[in-house]
Parts: sequence; C-alpha cells; structure tokens
Amino acid sequence: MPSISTFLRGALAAAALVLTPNAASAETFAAGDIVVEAPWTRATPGGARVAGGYMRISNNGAEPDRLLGGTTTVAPRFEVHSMEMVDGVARMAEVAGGLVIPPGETVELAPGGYHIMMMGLTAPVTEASEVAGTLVFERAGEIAVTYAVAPIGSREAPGGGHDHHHGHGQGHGHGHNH
Ligand SMILES: [Cu+2]
Repeated sequence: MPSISTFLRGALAAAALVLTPNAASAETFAAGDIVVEAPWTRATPGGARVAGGYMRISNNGAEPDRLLGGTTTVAPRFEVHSMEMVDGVARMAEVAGGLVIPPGETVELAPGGYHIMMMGLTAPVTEASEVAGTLVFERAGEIAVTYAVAPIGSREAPGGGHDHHHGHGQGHGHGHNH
C-alpha cells in the first residue's frame, strides 16, 4: 500500500503536468478587473525607431476602464494609437484620453487598428529580445506584461493564432473567463 507521502508526490506531479502548458505560454496578465492576453510585437529592421504592440484587453468589471499609457524596456516613449485609412493612406493618431475598455467587453489591439507604440527604440527588436513593460489603466492600475516577438513584418502573433489546444484536459488550470 503506498504511503501518504508517495500519494502526495503523485498528486503534485499530476498537478505540475496540468499547469505546465500555461506556465510555458505565460501570456495572460491581470490586475483588478482587467485581463491582458497574448501581448506581442514584431522584430524591427535596423534603424527602425518605433515598434507596435498588440494584445487583447478584457474588462470583467462593471465600470469602464481606460488604457492610459505604459512603459517598455526597449523605448523611452509609449503611446496608445488608433489607425485608420484616410483617402487610402493609413494614419496613426494618439488616442486622446486613453483607450476605453467597456465593462464586459474585450478590445483587440491588432495590426491595422488600435495598437501601442514604443517610440524611440534604443536598439532593434529581435526575435531573441526580451520585451517587457507595464500597461497603466485608470482603474486597474499598473499591469506588468511581457511581449512575444514575431518575425519582421508579421501580421499576426507568434504561433499564428490564439487557440492552441494540444489535447490537455478541458477545464484545468486555465484562467479564461469568456
Ligand atoms: Cu502607432
């Protein structure tokens, strides 16, 4: 008959196996009612001064919040931008007053639309770069995030999408609320 400690070791090993896929992807960051999923940026060509950043931001609270700004390890300036086509030309502009995240909704920052802009890059971003920083929200406060880095010119997050199910059991260890 196995001792209780053998049993516990087995249970802990099983728990570790279940948690490993989450820990390895490490792509959800949260504070208060705000959840930030899958932040990513892309490698920049030599001489580039700016890099965009993308993510999904969900507000699980009952009040609107706003993304006001932030910091990154790769550039001294951080702005929240919109992008729209004006007479066939893509125009970026800083979002005045911060990007509103309505209660119960998810706002997608993606190429061609809202994004964060890291301005005045101190070195090129490469796929080996560690890009980290903070996002500052009006209500939720500061959230520390790390960005996955996609290849130069990439239009989507590294890994090509966001629904990875490798056959691990449903309902274990995931923090998703939608
Ligand atoms: Cu921009």
